[in-house]
Amino acid sequence: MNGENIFRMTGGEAMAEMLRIYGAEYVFGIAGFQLLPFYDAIQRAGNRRPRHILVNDERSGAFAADAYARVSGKTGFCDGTLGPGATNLVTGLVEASSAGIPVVAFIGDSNRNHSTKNMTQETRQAEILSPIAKELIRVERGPRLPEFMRRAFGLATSGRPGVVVLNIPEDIAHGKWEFPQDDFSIDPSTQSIPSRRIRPDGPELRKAADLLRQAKRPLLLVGGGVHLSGAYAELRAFCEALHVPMAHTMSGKGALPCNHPLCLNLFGRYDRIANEFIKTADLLIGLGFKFGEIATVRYTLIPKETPLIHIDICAEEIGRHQKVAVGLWADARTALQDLLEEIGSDAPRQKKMRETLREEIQIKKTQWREKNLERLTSRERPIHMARLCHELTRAMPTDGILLADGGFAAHWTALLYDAPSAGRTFVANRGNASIGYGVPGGIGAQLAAKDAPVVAVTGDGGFNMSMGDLETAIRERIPVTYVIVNNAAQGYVKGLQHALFEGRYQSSDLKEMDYAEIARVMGAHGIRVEDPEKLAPALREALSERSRPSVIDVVVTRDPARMLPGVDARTQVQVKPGDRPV
Ligand SMILES: Cc1ncc(C[n+]2csc(CCOP(=O)(O)OP(=O)(O)O)c2C)c(N)n1
Ligand SMILES: [Mg+2]
Repeated sequence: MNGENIFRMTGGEAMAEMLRIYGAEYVFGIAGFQLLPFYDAIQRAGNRRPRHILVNDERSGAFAADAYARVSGKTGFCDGTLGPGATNLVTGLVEASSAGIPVVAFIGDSNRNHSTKNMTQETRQAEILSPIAKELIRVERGPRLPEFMRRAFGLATSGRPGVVVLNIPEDIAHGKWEFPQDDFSIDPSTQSIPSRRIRPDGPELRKAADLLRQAKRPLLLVGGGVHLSGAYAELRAFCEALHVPMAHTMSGKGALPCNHPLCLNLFGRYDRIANEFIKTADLLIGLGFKFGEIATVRYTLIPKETPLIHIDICAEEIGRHQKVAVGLWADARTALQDLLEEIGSDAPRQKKMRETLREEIQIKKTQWREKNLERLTSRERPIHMARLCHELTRAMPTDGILLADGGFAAHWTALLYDAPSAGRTFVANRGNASIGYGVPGGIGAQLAAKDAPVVAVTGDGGFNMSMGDLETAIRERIPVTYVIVNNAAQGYVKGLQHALFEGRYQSSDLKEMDYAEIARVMGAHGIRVEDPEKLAPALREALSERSRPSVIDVVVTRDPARMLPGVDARTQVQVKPGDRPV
């Protein structure tokens, strides 16, 4: 072989080089022996592209990679060592997998000269992680590392994005190999999502356009697929050209700014006005939406007789458990473009026909606001969750991103917080809804958002789970603002025990803690808020702190009768009058 065209390096160095070429900014993880040559290569490259960020739990590393990917639209990276490092990744990777987020995870495996001989930490990690991943690639040949890395980038960002795991034995990472120089290349289309787009089938598209032509009360039901496709401008153009309103799932929030006249906000388990419009619609269009439990109120909300168009990048999701009149297998952006084009010159007629629908929406929105103003501006103590959401809306600049953890934080903010602009301005881990996403998610989102502020709202239970990674945010000087919804409880559990088990609270109370004090001792900026009037100045103060994280510890209601944001279909209990913010 011609020596000039050959690189000789370790497997770990080849991994770092491929990430550099790909343009990876961050890798989140914890080392062990197996991947140390990879860490060393990053160190010797000056910790630039990629920068390695040490976390305090590999699960946090996967969550941070997931949130980074959501906000940047690029692949997130994380790593874990043999055995416990790899298995700790599971929960974080399940989130990315279920939500369609491009994440590539590197796991070190045992040295193949000794594997299966009870090596320390050795685990059947490939079998454990395989069901989570789009593909788990076992790297058995050192010189194939560039090829496998390219494959991982492609798989993670194509079709429905997702998780790829590279399982790298110790002897591959530490061994020196020869690589043809031109093998260090990547496909630029895989540097962000979606790597490729598909268009809907012509005859099906015409059927969909025919249904729309006749519909007086159509309604778009938008899920997280709109974010994955980056279909914001096309969605707005479609809604405005045809006067088609839209409502969103928790994951779809931010598809349009929440105050857009055609945005009916959240639908599903909790809603403002959207569920009523679903029931009276004469055509429903599901767009990048999985028809899951919460959004469909345990499969009861979507009327069976209403014609349904389902647009999804994943053909297998179409008609999974609901009858569709037309299924369009397509990227959300191209589907909206093509559908609008197919409607063509009929658009102005449709728009005019639906003028009264638009007016009706305005009236209902105004009525909702009037009815809820008291809660949104409530002065009660402990602080009302609606007031907190309202203050978050008021404090957030148009480029601000709100991230919500799996407990009440996500449900209340999805319902009552107003995303100021279209985009990933609201991030919630609804793929798997684990608690403990808030702290690491805030790190990943803030790194991706760069100068735009990120506010991560988390319950005290969720914060307790990931508190170790506040140290990460402090060490890395990440200026994220954490808002802790402090109800001294695993509130969602306590609220359900109140509604269903006559207040027999088992394992749902937490110790009352002052998280602001804890944050200050750790080195973050800490503010405790007990007076709702102090929320606005606290948020202002935190958002202007740009050299370290801030923790705002908000003392919210402790009354389990008032914890749920609304009626929960599982309980079939009508929360007492006055308890319901909608
Ligand atoms: C890892 C994990 N364990 C358990 C649950 C079930 N769960 C959902 S909400 C919740 C309570 C969370 O308490 P906290 O974070 O304080 O939020 P709150 O509901 O009190 O606002 C629990 C345990 C979960 N979603 N994820
Ligand atoms: Mg709580």
